[in-house]
Amino acid sequence: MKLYDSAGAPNPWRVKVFLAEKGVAYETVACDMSKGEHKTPAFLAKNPSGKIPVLELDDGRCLAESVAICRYLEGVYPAPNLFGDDAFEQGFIEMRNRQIELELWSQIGTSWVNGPIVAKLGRFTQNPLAKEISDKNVERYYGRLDDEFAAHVYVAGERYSVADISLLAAVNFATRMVALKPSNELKHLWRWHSLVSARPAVQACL
Ligand SMILES: N[C@@H](CCC(=O)N[C@@H](CS)C(=O)NCC(=O)O)C(=O)O
Repeated sequence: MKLYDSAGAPNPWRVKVFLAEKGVAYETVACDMSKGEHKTPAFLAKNPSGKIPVLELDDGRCLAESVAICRYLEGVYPAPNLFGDDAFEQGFIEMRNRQIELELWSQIGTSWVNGPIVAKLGRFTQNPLAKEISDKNVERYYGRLDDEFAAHVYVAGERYSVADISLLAAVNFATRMVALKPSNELKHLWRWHSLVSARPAVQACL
């Protein structure tokens, strides 16, 4: 199978860490977003949303959306389990992952598209007020995470899951590309960050 990827892109990175956790071999196809390779008719036939990652199976079928791809991989390669064992754990991990995506990733995304790197591309109308608000929302969310990590080891309680991969990708992208590094005072958040960053699968994707 092939993964359509682009260096530094945080969503494909989530899938790469997931694949590394599963120990699955795959081929990478570099997609140059600066040249619009993700918007060509050939690419849109693979993912009409024109976004990466896309996982293309050997029979040509394609999946987009990072978590949908990871769910597929979990089904085909069940070990190690990253989406939960029993029904409650599956629901809980899904809940935590959705909160990270809907409440944190969305705000980092708003700060990113209204920030200096995207502004230079000149493709989007900039909204500084939206960025000011989303920056504050990200910082507030980091504070919430710090409180949660004071009580729990991982995003979804006491076990590592896909939700940790989603959060790690978000924090690393926000730190490196959006100037939204969590404050050094957030000790519990940084304790979690060190713990998950040390995983061999994460190290292999850095
Ligand atoms: N919800 C999607 C988001 C995918 C996404 O936004 N990918 C970015 C790269 S990290 C992209 O392709 N951006 C180009 C664009 O939106 O045109 C997922 O989880 O995979």
